[in-house]
Amino acid sequence: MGRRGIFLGLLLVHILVISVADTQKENLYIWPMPVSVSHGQHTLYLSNEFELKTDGSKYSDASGILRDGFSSILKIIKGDHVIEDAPRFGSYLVIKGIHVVILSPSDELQHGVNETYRLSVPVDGNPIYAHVEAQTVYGALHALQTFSQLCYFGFETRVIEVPQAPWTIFDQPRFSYRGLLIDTSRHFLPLPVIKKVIDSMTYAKLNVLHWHIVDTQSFPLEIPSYPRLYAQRRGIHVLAELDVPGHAESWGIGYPSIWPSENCRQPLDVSNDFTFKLIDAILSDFSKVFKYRFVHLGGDEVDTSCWTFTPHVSDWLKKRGLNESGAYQYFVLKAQQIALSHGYEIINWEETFNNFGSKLNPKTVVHNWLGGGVAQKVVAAGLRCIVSNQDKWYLDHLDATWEGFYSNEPLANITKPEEQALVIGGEVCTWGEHIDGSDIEQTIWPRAAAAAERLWTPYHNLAKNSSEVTARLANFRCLLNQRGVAAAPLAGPGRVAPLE
Ligand code: CP6
Repeated sequence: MGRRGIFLGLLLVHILVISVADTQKENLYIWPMPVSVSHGQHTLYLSNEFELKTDGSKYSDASGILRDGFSSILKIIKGDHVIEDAPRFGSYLVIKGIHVVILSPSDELQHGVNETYRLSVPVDGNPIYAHVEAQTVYGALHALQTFSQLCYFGFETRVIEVPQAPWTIFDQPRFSYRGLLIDTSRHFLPLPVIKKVIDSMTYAKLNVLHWHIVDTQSFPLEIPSYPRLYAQRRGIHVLAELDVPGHAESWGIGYPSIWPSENCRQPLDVSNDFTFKLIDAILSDFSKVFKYRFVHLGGDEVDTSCWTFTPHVSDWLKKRGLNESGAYQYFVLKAQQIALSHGYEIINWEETFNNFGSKLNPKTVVHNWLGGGVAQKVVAAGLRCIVSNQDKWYLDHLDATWEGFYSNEPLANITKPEEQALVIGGEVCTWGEHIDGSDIEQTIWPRAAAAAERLWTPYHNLAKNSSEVTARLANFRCLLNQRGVAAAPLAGPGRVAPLE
């Protein structure tokens, strides 16, 4: 190649770089997509003294939730880049800070808390401030997350840039329950890993960590030693699960009398008062630590056969005139009463509804996981529902694709508005049989983000064909990587060839 060839080659590279940069600026790279977005064509530059201003707020931030949220987004915006002291331009627009006005004084985090926000980034003002208005501090945290996605490190200017200003964004979630399940029974998850999962959830505006704490394999629960407020500070509800009467074999390691017998270790002994005394004690401790309105009482995959094979349990059943299925119902309803007495509403896996739906307490939320469209039946019966169907939203199924996660519609075949309102949301599940702290991040991300948009963004804004969002999701996945989250490539989980 002669000199001219090298020159043309360099020119071509230059044109390619410019066109990639231009495409980036032409498109909206926000995930999940807000309710409404409008923008312009100016670039703003973040001041090195970029600050949080809160005057006019009714919220005092005594707990520091907003200050924490602000400093963590500043940290992720800056990443590891070396930022110059000031933009080296003749004329530029500097954005001095973000002014956050919160209308509610309370920082109570409860199901259905108002998560609405307005975010604007104007190009005028002296100095220029971004502006956030939110009913609650949790809406304001979402606004800060969205703002962080408008920021890019300028490799030429060496400062943080906000292209495409002015911005005007209005946003609120489609569903109030946007969950992610983790399972600490099958494999140990170190506390720093759980905290990192919580932080990464906030990037995608997921808001419920469903903690499947104990199961057959282990009982890693020592409640008072867990930090109480970390997830609340991030706007994440913690839904604790106590799965009974199945999936509970490990309880009997410490208290063998709640096993029907040595040979029959689960379901827990329905005939033993101590079983319910223990459930009561655990839920009493839960109620001091887990302040979410709901507790999850499991109730899935209960094989009751050994209740009839175990003489003292079978005698008890006979005395009460119960068959196995009646005893299963008795157990679940009794556990529900205990939870109610501690001030909780209840979530149960769908088998409880499939077996004795009309008997469930009206405060029950039925958690779908099998296929078969149970949500339709649940809401027709007037109960609330959470959707997690295993063929679409199980993250530990590595053959489930992100397109499948994106296209799973919680309101499929539910048309009446009053029934639609009973579907409070959905949840993606990371069951822990084959996953631990070493690979949980790439198992969750980026596929959980596809579900997060389905649960956040209004139906009419969702892509009808997932290929329309591939580039934007790939961008969000890069953002996770930049923030230290080991999100897999889009061609990762879900694209794994089956073992021969
Ligand atoms: N553990 C518990 C599990 C599962 C359930 N409950 C489960 C079952 C089947 C599949 C995936 C997960 N591992 N406690 C069912 C809700 Cl495919």
